[in-house]
Parts: sequence; structure tokens; C-alpha cells
Amino acid sequence: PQLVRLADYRPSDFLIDTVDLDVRLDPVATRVTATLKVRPNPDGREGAALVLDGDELKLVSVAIDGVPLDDDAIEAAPERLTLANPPRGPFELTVVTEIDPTANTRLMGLYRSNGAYTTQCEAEGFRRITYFLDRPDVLAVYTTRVEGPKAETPVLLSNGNLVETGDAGDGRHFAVWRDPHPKPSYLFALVAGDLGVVEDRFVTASGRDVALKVFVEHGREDRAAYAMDAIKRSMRWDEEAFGREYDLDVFMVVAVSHFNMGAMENKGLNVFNDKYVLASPETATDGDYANIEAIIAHEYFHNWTGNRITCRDWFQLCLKEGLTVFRDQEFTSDTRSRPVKRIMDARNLRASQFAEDSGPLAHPVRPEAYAEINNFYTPTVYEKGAEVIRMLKVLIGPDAFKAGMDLYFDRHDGEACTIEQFVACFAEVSGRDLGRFMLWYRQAGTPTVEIRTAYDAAAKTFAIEAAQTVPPTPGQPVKQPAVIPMVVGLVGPDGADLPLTVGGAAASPVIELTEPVTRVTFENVAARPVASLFRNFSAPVKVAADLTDDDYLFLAAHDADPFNRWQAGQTVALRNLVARVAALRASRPQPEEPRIADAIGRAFAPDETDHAYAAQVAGLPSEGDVAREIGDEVDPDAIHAARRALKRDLAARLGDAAAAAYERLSETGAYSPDAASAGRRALKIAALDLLAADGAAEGVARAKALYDGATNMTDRIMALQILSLHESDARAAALAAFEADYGDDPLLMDKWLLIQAATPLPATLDRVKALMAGPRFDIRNPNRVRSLVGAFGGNPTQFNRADGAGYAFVAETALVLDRINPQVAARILGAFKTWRALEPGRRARAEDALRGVAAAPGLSPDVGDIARRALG
Ligand code: DPP
Ligand code: ZN
Repeated sequence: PQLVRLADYRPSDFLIDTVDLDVRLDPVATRVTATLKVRPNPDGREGAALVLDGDELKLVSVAIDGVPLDDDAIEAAPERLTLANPPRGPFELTVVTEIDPTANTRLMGLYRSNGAYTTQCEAEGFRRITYFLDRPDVLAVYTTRVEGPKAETPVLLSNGNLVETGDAGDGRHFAVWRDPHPKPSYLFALVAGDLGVVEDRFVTASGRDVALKVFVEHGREDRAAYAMDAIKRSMRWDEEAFGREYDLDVFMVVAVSHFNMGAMENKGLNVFNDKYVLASPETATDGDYANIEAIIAHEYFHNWTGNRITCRDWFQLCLKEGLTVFRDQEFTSDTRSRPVKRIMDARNLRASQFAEDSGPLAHPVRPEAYAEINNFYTPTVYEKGAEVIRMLKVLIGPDAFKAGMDLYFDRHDGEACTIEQFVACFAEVSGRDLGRFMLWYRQAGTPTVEIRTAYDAAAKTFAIEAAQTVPPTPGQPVKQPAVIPMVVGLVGPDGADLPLTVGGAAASPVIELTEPVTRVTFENVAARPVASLFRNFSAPVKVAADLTDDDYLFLAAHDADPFNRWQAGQTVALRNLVARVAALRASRPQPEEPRIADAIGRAFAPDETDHAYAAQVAGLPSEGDVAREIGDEVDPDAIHAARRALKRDLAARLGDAAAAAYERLSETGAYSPDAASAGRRALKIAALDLLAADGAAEGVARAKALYDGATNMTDRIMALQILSLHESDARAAALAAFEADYGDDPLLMDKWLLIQAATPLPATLDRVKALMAGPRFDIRNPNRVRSLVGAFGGNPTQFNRADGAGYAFVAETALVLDRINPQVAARILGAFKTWRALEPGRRARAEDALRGVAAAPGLSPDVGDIARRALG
């Protein structure tokens, strides 16, 4: 396969200053006339041919300065339009193409979703609409005329401000939109359909009156209120936290039912997967509300980090994504609970990014080559990309960080940039050399930091020795030491932090690990402290410290850093789980650590008031966490059994406290999605989960009662999920009732599909196959596919069935889907990202399945790339 390499980057030979699009909508033959003001790029090659990108395009005609071109002046193919001898000066190029939105099941370019036309252009979808220099460093001002039938498409939208509407005859009408901000083609959008709208206004800090519109399916308007509220709060927050104002007269969000991603930040016209817009207490969970808020914020924040300042090329994807994730994390931290957000982000990073980083699909935050860019919208680019920026902030401090951001916005507004240009802003304002810090962008793999501590009672010193290693990853056998900010505290015997003194002076809590081994000795340490390491998860690394369980249990009780207070309990539980797995595999009795119950049980204390935080304390490490800690020869069944055994043990020790907490926290009032109420429900569910851990009648009855009496979707879904873990009559009844009650609501059926696909029971695979053949599934809808097949791929025991049937199913489904939607098919195949860590039997079966995919004829670049890289 053809690899695109960062090292081969060249500026475009031509630039396009303006794009005038005339789009005449038709379900199967949409006519697109693109009039482009083209000129040679002074930084390009002189005399070069003009080569425009296309993808499955049908060319109708080409003209230069109004003069039609003969066939011999052009070379036209569905994927390319070449003009060998274009004019040497500026010229106007008019290209007419015809496309079929109904046949577009890939959902890239212009397609129809539930009867509405919509577009998705990132990364390379614009070339499916017209021939273009479809690369992010070609910025143009767009004017878009959309024309369609009044009856089917009363709403006609594109980027920017509305400048004209009118009748087009024949029952058709048109709208002209102009976006004054130069943008790359991937930010183009067009939506047309019969949609309902919710409207509001926002006045920016400098007084711009912005019309806000959220478009949804008719009849769903009442489910758009929360998204609208989140828009306004995001706009205000970006003004206050980053000094960034909105820059058009209208900001629009459209919810569509068929969407490859979560949402898309098209200039002024964000297009959303409807699951991240629509919410009501009866249909959405607390998790849905939190996701909607975060994703609305994320896409809105892209207006400055991504749209006003975009990427020079797709290798720089983290420039906009890592930074925008960082910004949405900060928004959520300010809006909800900062420690809880940090814990959830760390859990998520470990589950998704650490997993990716430890396997054959590992790649740097800024990759150096790709066969298919769609496959690099990954947790490494997004979430690790955000962590790198967070480390930068820790290293240079919040004031310099803010100055660096301001400089970046000032200096690069309107440009297409690189990571080097971004980091240079922070180097400049801080006066620091960030050259070695750049390794975070170039080196893949999760560093491990081994810590040894020593207290010298006579000298009253406490020494910390930190040894770092960055593991080999595909294409990168040898690594250099990273620049790792380790934020530490020394917790004294009374639980309070001791002052940090080094060389006779007060020392920063930020220790920079830049060498293979770094040593620091703190002085005047009156009594043996316990080291609190990597406070607030100050670096995305694995830590192996010589602290004892006693030390961690002490931290779990006393650490002033809320993240590490949580982490300490997790660490003790994780150690116990690993020991339990080893015991199971050696047929030894299960090792018990009764004090885990003390750490976890703190969550259920009657005087605990931070319920959201307590719910995190109550949650055990996941099966994936245990698998990664073990590292190789992984047996998912043993891990599942070990975790279950620990849960049963905890249930026995904490049952009364959990039952009391459950009663105490049970709702009476009306539902509100706010963070405090959601936290209360989360802790209640954590208590119920423990009470139902063994599948015994009493716990099941409680879950059934919650299901039957639920007055909001959070309680109902959580109850259903707990019921789903064990075979019982209540389980079957609740699943049937849910389908009967919500069968006509696709987003609720997604939850129903997901719960069944994620069930750790041997019948799951057969059930998934039956559901796939049933009426609630539709392979053309990415949300259905992700809910059923995607969730099954994330089911630790059932995807990893010892007989290999789970692997075969996912592989076969990916091949079927590849003919319909390669991007989503490649995602599904991502289930194999940790296959090499499995025990030999499963490993061999997973490899067979992957080889079957790789050998299949006619693979898309998307699926071919994942299969090949996964096999390494
Ligand atoms: N829509 C995706 C995101 O916002 C890609 N830009 O991250
Ligand atoms: Zn994004």
C-alpha cells in the first residue's frame, strides 16, 4: 500500500482563494458546479501540473476562465483530475460533477440520512463532492448556493452567514451562504432536509449578537434543550478561560442519525451524531448528558483550535485534536468536578490509549506515515495528545502556559500550522528549550517509571529514585528517555503534607525526569513519609513503585491529592486482582486483602458528601486494567473470575454499608442532570452493583425493583445493566420489557443492544448474532454497528472466547461491513488491538481471524491497513 510520509511534505503547487459552489440537490444525481479562483503558489514548483483530488466522482465538464476544455487538455478519472498545462497566472476554474448521495453508504462526502442531505468532509470527503486540492493547507473563502425541492428540503444550510434565499422555480428554492473566514475543505458542510429547529441567542463579550440554532428531526425539539444550554455555556467559558469569541452571526448544530464519528466542527455548522445532541430525562442517562455537554463544547472550541488555526497536513492532527480535547477537559473540570473528571480521563486513557500503545497499532501522537488517515483518529492522537499539552502546562506553569496560548492565537490566526509552531510559542514565552519535550510527539509507547524510595532517619532525608523506560513499538525499536513531569508530595505520619526542601531551599513539587535514572533527595524530613507520586496523574505513564500495600492504604485514607487518594485504593485492588489471577491459574486458593474493603468502603460512609468522587472510589479496576497489568499470556476468563471473586469478597464485607448507602441515596425528587445529582445516582448504582455482585436473589430483586420503579433513564439502564450480568427470570423480563417500551426509539435500542453485547455470559455470541438478524439492527447505521458489534468486540470474555468464535464473528462482520462503510469496519476490527498479549491458544485463533481478513480480496484501504498493522 501507498504510504504518505510526513518527511515528504511539500507545499501545494497551487492555491485556491475562493470557492463558489452551486449544489443542485437530487437524491441520485446531485449536480455540483464549483468555480475556483486558482493561482500558482509562490512556494510551490513552477510550471507544475494542476492535480485535483477526487473520489468516486463523475465529471461533467471543466472550463478555464469560462472556456470549456477539450478532453485532451485534461485527464479525468474518478479519483483525480489533471490539467497538464494550466495558466501560469491566476485563473478561474469551473468544474461540474455529478454525485449520488443515496448510494453513498460510506457516509463521507454528501449523503442522505433519514431523508436529509448531509456532508462529512474530514479528513478527505470533500473530494467526493467535487475535484479539489483536498488538503488542509489550502484555505479558501467559500460561497455556497444550495438548491433543492421545497417540500423535501425546506431547510437549506451551509457554512457562514446566510446572504440570500429565493425561489428557483419548479417547486424548488435556494439559499446562498457565505463564510468570510478562509478555511480548508475538510470544514465545508451542507445540510438540507425537513428538520425541526430550536432557536436561541448569545451575545459575545464584545457585543456580537449570535443566532443559535439546533436542528433535529421533527418531534425531537424538546430533546434539544440541554444541547442548546451547553452551547451557550461553552461560548461563555471560551471567552472567560481562553479569551476566544465567536466570529459569525449564526452558530448551528444539526443532529443526524447516520454519522461515522461523534460530531464534526464544520465552520458555523457543526454536524452531530444525534446521540450527542438529543436528551430528555426519560431517554438519556447521566452519561449521555455529560457526553453531550463535553462534545458540544469540544466541537465549539474547535472554532479557534482547528478552524481559525488549522493543521498544515494530517500528520498534525493532534495540533487541533489534542488541544481541543485538553480544552474540553478543562471546561468539564470547571463545570463539574475537577478531580472526578481527572479520574475519569485517566481511566479512559488507560483503557483505550494505554491498550493501543501496548499493541501492534501503537503510533506516536504525531504519526510519521499513514496508509489511511481515517485510521489515525485514535485515542493516542486525541487523549494522549491532550495529556502532552497538560504536561507542558505542568512543566512551564499556568501563567506561561496562558501566555503561550495567547501568543499562538495571535501569531497563527488564519494559518495552517505544525506542532513545531505550536510548541515554539511556549518555548518563547517560558524561555525554555522544549526540544526534548518534542519526543512526546515522536515516540510511541507508554513509559514505565520504576520508583525506589528510601528514608534515612538519622540524616532526616527522603530519597526518590525514578528509572524510566519507554518500550519498543512498531518501527521504533529503540527509545530515548522522555521528559516526564512527576508531581510529588510527601505525606507525613499525621496525614498532612510535609514541606519539600532540597539543597536547603523550598523545592517545587514538580520533578522533571529527563534521564534514564533521576534521583532527588529531600531534606529536613522529620519522620518517615509516604511518597505520593504523579499527583493528579501528572504524566501518562505506568508507575511501578516500591510502596507497600500499607503505604497505599495510608494514602487512600490521607493523601491531600484527590486523584492519588483514589489511585491508591485502585493500586491495592489491582495488586490483589493480579495475585488472584495467578492463584487461579495455579489452582491455589484466592489471596484475600481485607483492607481493600476499608479503602473502597469509604465511599459508602454516611458522612460522604462528594458522591461523584465516592462513586469513583467504589469502582474497581476494570478487566482491561488487570490484563494490561499482567501484560502477556493473558487469560480473560481467569481475570473475569478473579474480579468477580474480589467483588463477592467486598460484597460480603461491605454489604451492610452498601445497603444503607443504597437506601440513603435512593431518589425521591424530580430528575435533574446536574453533576451533583448524577454523582448521587452513580454512587447509588455502585452500591447496588456490589449488592448484586453474586447474582443472589436479594441483589437481583433490588435491581429489578429499581428497574420497575425507575422514573428516569439513568436508573432504568443501570438496573438493566446490573440485571444483565447474571442469568435470571428478572433479566429476561427486563430486557423484553425494555424492547416493548422503547422499540421505536433507535437511540434507546442502541443501549439495549449494547447491554446484551457486553454481557459476560456464554450465550452472548449467539444472542448477538440473533440481534444482528433482527429488526433493531441496521448495518448501514454506524450507531447500531457500534452498539452491537463494537460493544461485543470490547467484551473481555466473550470476544475472547477460547474457541475463537468471537474473533471469527468480528472478522466476518468487518468484511461484510467493509463493502458498505470501510471507516466503521476498520473501527470494529480495532477490537484486535491487544491480541498479541493473549495466552497462546487465543492468540493463535485471533491471528487466524486476522489473517483471514488480510487475505480477503478487495479490501478497503481502511480495513487493509488495520489488518496488516495488527498482524505487524
Ligand atoms: N469530528 C471529530 C472531532 O471533533 C473530528 N474532527 O474530533
Ligand atoms: Zn475534535
